[in-house]
Amino acid sequence: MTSLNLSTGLKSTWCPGCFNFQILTGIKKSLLNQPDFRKEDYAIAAGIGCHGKIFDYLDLNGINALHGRVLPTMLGMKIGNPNLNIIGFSGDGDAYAEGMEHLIHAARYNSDIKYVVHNNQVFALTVGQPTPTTEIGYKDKTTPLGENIYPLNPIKLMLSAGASFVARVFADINQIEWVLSEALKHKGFAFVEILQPCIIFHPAKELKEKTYSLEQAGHDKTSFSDAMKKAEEFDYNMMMKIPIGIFYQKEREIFEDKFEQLRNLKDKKISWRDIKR
Ligand SMILES: Cc1ncc(C[n+]2csc(CCOP(=O)(O)OP(=O)(O)O)c2C)c(N)n1
Repeated sequence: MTSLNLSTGLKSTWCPGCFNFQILTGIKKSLLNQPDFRKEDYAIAAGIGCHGKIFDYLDLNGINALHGRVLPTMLGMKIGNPNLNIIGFSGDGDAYAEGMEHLIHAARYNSDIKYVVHNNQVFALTVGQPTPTTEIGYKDKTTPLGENIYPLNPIKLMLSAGASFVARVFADINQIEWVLSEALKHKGFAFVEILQPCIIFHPAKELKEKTYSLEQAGHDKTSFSDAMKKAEEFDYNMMMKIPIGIFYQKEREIFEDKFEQLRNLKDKKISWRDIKR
């Protein structure tokens, strides 16, 4: 652990008690525990929404992207400097509605970037409209008769699209610290979904108690068919058992290794400091 704390010192505008505080703390702990951690080796991108404010509170370089455009921003950053560890943050609206097309192709490309989705099952910053993972029956001012469109299962989608690391955790500091460390060790695109109650618009009080650990259940994360079966256990409606942990992990050639120019940049170990000189 270094003496850094990765805090920007800015006053938080998240609601008191918001699970984004847990996410921020878990991310910071995980980063600070990386061997030989240096701020200049990391960069972040974030979307627009409550999740996106993490950009203001996590003291790392990066880009606060447009709504739904975190992944292409991350890919651009990685191409610009493939030696950087790039971590991106989206909400479920940002990732699965506005940014959906980018998500599918990011899984296919397998760039060595880490993508964290804060899934509170609503568009929270714009006061609680349903997103593609909202459960049937959810009511808000825009949907007074209740959501009646079946939710998307992002874990199944990521597996089908070819993601080489697919994980889901609850918004708990220790789980987040662990999963980000595993994602950072993985060479390739890591998809990490965090199930997060929104204490104002989607409290989902029963969410945490329905989770169980894939690792403790003896799940084989190298088996694609087992991962798919486990992914089907929870369909984002609220009445089911929810497996959490790493569903699938299998390394394959990364995007950056397919291009000579990017391989050269990596081999020369160019950093921003070198470019300034
Ligand atoms: C292109 C575009 N569309 C819509 C908006 C309005 N908008 C701002 S925040 C937000 C909701 C974000 O929801 P989500 O991504 O789930 O993040 P959360 O607030 O739940 O963390 C929306 C729709 C916008 N800023 N830009």
